[in-house]
Amino acid sequence: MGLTLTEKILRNHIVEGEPVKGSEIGIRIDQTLTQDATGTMAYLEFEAMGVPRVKTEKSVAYIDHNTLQSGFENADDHRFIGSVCKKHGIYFSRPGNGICHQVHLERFGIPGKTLIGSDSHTPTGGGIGMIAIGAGGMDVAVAMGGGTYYITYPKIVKVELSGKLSPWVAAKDVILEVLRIMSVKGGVGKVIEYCGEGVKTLSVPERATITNMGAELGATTSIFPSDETTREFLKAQGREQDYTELKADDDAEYDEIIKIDLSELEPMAACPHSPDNVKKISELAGMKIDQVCIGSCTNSSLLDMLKVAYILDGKTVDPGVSLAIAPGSKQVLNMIAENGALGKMIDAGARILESACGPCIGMGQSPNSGGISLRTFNRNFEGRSGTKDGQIYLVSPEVAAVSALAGVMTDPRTLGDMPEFTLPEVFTINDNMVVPPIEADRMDEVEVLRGPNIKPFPVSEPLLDTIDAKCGLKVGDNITTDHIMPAGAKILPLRSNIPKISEYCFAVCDEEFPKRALELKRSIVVGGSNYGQGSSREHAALAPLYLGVKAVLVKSFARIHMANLINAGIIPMTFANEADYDRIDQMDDLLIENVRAQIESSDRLKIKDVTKDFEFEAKIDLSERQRKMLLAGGLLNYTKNNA
Ligand code: MIC
Ligand code: SF4
Repeated sequence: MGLTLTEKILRNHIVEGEPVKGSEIGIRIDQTLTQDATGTMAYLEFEAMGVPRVKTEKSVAYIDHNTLQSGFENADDHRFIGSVCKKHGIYFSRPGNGICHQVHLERFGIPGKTLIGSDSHTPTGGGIGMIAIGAGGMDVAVAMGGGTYYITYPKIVKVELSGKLSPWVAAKDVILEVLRIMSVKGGVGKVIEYCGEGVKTLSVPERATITNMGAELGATTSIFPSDETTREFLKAQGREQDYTELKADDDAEYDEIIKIDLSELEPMAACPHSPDNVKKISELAGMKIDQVCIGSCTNSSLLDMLKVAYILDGKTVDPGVSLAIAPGSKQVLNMIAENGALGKMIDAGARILESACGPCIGMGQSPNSGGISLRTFNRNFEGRSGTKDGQIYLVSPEVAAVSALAGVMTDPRTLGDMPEFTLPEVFTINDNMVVPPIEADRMDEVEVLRGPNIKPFPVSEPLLDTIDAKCGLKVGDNITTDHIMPAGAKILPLRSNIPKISEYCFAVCDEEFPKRALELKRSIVVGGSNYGQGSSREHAALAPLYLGVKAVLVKSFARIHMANLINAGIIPMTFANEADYDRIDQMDDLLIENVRAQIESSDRLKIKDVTKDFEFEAKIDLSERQRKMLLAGGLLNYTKNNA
């Protein structure tokens, strides 16, 4: 039996475990990336491990999230990251150079390699045939130190593409269709592999849009084959030597097959407040809009910008709409400046933003109260834009641009004929904003610069033998890490200060939670299904740890967040019988006895609801390694014990 592309790359990198679906494997990591909002913590953790130089083939630190410097905090973090990188062997992409995933795809990604990044959209690299996975900062720190990265050997979903996209239908519509079919939890434990004749019709940036937003499926990652199109892209980036042809065997077997005829797709939107709440633009057309934002790691490539400029050319943005555009990288911005596309955008009235995440993470450009905002981004979780009642629709750049002109949601197919948009044979290449590290024998010359906002991170105690704690918070289904640890311009500067950022933990659900949790000293959070979906931010585990959360009991978990909880030493438990969820109320007293022995020897934990006087069971679906990690009180303690 032949192998899928995913299996081929994974088998090339396995260092522990067997390639058996559902079991834990350890893989060797070739490349890592970090961004600044998770990076400070990741590099503090790396320093704590005491490894002098990174052991990966290439590690890159990007500054792209916290670029609004409304106080000293972000600038201090940037300086800290820059100095750590220089000392320890990491390439440093300076602010202004662009969004991590866009730049990594352009300049560093290599087909067939493994990449982990402290950002959930790291799967963008799957657009050129990498196994690129989002992870918590601590996992990235371990990988930088040469340590193994662990995942569940995934099920593999084949998405077979046929046909060709119709004019004005975009790659965004392909991933929105996959989200409509699979939902935001449909990808958990799976890798999405794109195959079929339709693949050839998609350029690398289009493939990257699709793999990027595969994060919203909850998937481990998504991947396209590496083919002639990949070779041409890498050649145009002056990196033809990085190309290898990679594809699945013809007789590869898949766990699930989804067929999509590209020619049948229409422009679509993910409606508030979930990326899988997908409707056709034809159903939404005519809805008045207040704002349009174009950019983010999903849709900020040169190709996207060329399409937008073409649509805006010679027109004016509707008086009722604010249009903001953030080209994804310095390369993209430079090229649209050179070829006149930027001028067309400016002429039409677009507000040009720096090449960074910006509005996607609530760093400015929050919409007006109740405002309807069309965004080419990947997440539309409630409150994420910075406006609590903002209504965010996720759309393609084509829909965004044409709607910005019309003032209402508009189907871009009304534009009529579409010219052919092609990528250049040669991109404008200038890596002058990537600072290489100092030579290993001179690392002592570099002083690491720490600002006053950088506080030590909390480390868990070894696991208690009895947990008697109240249910400090009860929440529902699909809780995102944006609920658990909100981002935005006000809170993001606190990413290197866990005590301070913890004051906002669960602010979207219950502003009183941090105070209550500290008063309770120990607590358990109870939640529904797909708990912790979205971002990779380990702050969504470190803040609860700081606030005394000992365990999280839910119907099901999202992958990265569950790993982050274990790394932090918080027990992730799922209801053995989901009906028990309804029997527990916030502030019930919960008792788990002999926790250590139960975790060592069983897949179940017996829990007593003392308030209501009933017993029930929770599942703990953990590998041996994860059990040991919990007993030790998290990954750092575990690593120290083993060293
Ligand atoms: C996001 O898109 O939610 C972020 C901000 O990029 C996060 C990382 C973070 O919270 O710093 C992610 O996707 O992992
Ligand atoms: Fe940045 Fe948004 Fe991409 Fe996250 S999803 S990396 S915030 S652009």
